[in-house]
Amino acid sequence: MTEMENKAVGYTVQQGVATITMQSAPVNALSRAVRVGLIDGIESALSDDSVSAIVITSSLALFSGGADISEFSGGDLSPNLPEVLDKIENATKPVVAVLPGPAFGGGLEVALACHHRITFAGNQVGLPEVNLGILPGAGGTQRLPRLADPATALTMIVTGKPTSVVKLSGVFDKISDKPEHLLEDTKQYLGSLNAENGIKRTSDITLTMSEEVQGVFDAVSAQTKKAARGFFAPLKCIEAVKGAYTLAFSDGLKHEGKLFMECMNTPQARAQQHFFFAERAAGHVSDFDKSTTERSIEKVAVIGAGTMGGGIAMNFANAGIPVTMLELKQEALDKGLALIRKNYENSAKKGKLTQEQVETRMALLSGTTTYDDLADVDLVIEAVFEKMEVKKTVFTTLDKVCKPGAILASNTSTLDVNEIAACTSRPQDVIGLHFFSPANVMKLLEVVKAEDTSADVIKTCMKLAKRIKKVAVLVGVCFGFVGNRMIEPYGREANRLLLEGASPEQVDRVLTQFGMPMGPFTMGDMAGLDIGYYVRQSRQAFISHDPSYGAVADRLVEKDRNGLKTGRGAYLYEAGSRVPIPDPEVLEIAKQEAARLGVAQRNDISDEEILVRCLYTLINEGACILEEGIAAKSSDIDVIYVYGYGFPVYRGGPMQYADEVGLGEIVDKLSTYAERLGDYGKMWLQPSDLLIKLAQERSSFAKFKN
Ligand code: T1G
Repeated sequence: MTEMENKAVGYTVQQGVATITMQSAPVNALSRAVRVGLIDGIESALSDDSVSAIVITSSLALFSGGADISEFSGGDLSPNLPEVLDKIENATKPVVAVLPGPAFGGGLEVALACHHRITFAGNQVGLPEVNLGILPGAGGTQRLPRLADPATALTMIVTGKPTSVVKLSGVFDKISDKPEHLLEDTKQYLGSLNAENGIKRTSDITLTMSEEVQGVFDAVSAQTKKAARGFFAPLKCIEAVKGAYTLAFSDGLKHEGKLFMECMNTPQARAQQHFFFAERAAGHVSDFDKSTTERSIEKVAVIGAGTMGGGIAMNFANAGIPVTMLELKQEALDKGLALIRKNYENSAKKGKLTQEQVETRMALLSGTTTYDDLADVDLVIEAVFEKMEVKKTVFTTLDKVCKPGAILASNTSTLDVNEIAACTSRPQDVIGLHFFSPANVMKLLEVVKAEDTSADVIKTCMKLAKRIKKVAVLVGVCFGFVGNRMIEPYGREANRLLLEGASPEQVDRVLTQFGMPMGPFTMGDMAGLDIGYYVRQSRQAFISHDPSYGAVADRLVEKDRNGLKTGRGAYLYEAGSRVPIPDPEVLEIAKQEAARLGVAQRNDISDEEILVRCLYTLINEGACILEEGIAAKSSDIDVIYVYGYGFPVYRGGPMQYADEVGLGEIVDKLSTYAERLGDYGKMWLQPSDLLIKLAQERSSFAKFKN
């Protein structure tokens, strides 16, 4: 056996078979070292007369996570991946890809360039490049359609979703029934190869654009235009795959390469690649390290079985963790548990859960009306009414009842976790776990560290988030933490624009055209305008200097126009419909409020003004949050906004978007409108110190370190 010195790729020869093993932790990203190792392995095998067949496999749990994304921002790309795959496909000895685990992106493209592919049932593969704002750039758009059925191939590439290998029988020559049978099945398969069937090049397969295939393209194109509104890459994916049916293989590859570069050089690709790392970086925090212990979380309690409490409890049941729900009244408890069962039954009706999974999860959920039953839980999450007095009562009781070392968490969305912690004898065990509604659906979890929260409690909660399939972002204590603090100026400006003469539909249109899933007025109607009303009532100290603050929204609530739930808010809603209908009465209310407050209405409010006043003030607040250390890095804010507020991932998040626009431009535009809006502008639109400083330094949020 000959060993190669390449650490990223192993090479052995045994009984006439050369095995090239990718062994580059953590995911066999196809870095230069791996690409060189693959080429060296193929060349060694081809020049070794004792070798009759070549296997490419992995020593890790997965085959490969694809091209090394960290190389996209520049690096020595030679030999590039297409060159490596060309070498594999044109080898003069049979090359067999053996997948011991998932293959994604370039990883699957390596397998597609091989002459044969073997894996096991239960494995999955994918071409997720579209999630990075690009497309499979190493032949995936040309080879996969030659092996899989047109609809499956096109859908995999356009959606980026992983697909079970059993749906790809045309791609895999052998699918072992169990992973443990893979080795033996590979040996047998290798033994079946001969001069006739050994070399099987995908590129030799010819496709034609039949009427049926054209129908697939028409259907997927229509679906993509709807589902991927605003995204650039999905439509380029469709174009690239079309080339597999209309061009010769080599021309199809060139066409794919051209479209790949068109995608790569876009703000969307930069944004989505930024976001890929941002999401993972959120888990890298300096508040703990490898030596910090983690507390064992095997039993959880949730206080409050309402919408939030029920959703929170479901996350733990879904992860197989027993949950006790507490409500002081049996009726409320029964209602909460019944709602959870209904949610699970609905998922079962949609085929997302089996009935057995429903029962397993329900069996993990229990209820009680007495705090004494919480004596041995490891974590309690309070999800009661958003009033400090109520929360303090709960935590005072928990402090008496719960065992030493139990973590006491509040699901508060805005209140001071330090104040809550101070009413216990164990502030080091108190933390905020801010779930976003619906709590069993939204991926974001703001983990709110109070001044006294201990490192092991922070680490335990950040790791627990992964167990319950949440993306956790660690934030500090201030009103609204990060997400809700930044959404405040966004909503404030939308309401002020209404007072100044804009319509709800104009404001919403501008923000939805930007890429938000819905505009601020539609969002407010969905959430309920009364929520904002009570927040404003509790924050008079912060807003009383501006009598116009939320004025129109307050009048709407006082007229019982609370939004969708009352059939009217900023818009009208027909019974059973969520479609917002513009209502002239709202403009009349705004006009009357403007007159009462002495605010001049105007009809020259531009789309730019709306975007700057809603979005740039949100970004400005993010700069203050960074400066105060409430968020450790700007990419954390991006993760919060994409996962918590639907900020378009093709913009990368508000801070990435600001870096892309340029902080100087953000400062200039805010200053322009601050000037133009007189006293109001001076109150609310002045660029923050950090924003000005970074702009003057021609720096960026991404480069800012507190
Ligand atoms: N490149 C570089 N680093 C990567 C990486 C990649 N492709 N995939 C993962 N990492 C890092 C990640 O940042 C993290 O680092 C660590 O590995 C563990 O990742 C030509 C151009 C494979 C399903 O889009 O989906 O091929 O935070 O926490 O949960 O057509 O990683 O520890 O420092 O996610 O077990 C296409 C991206 C690339 C797949 C594993 N491939 N990766 O999930 O671990 S473009 C992808 C994933 C391409 C070709 C094109 C997942 C995973 P750190 P992790 P995981």
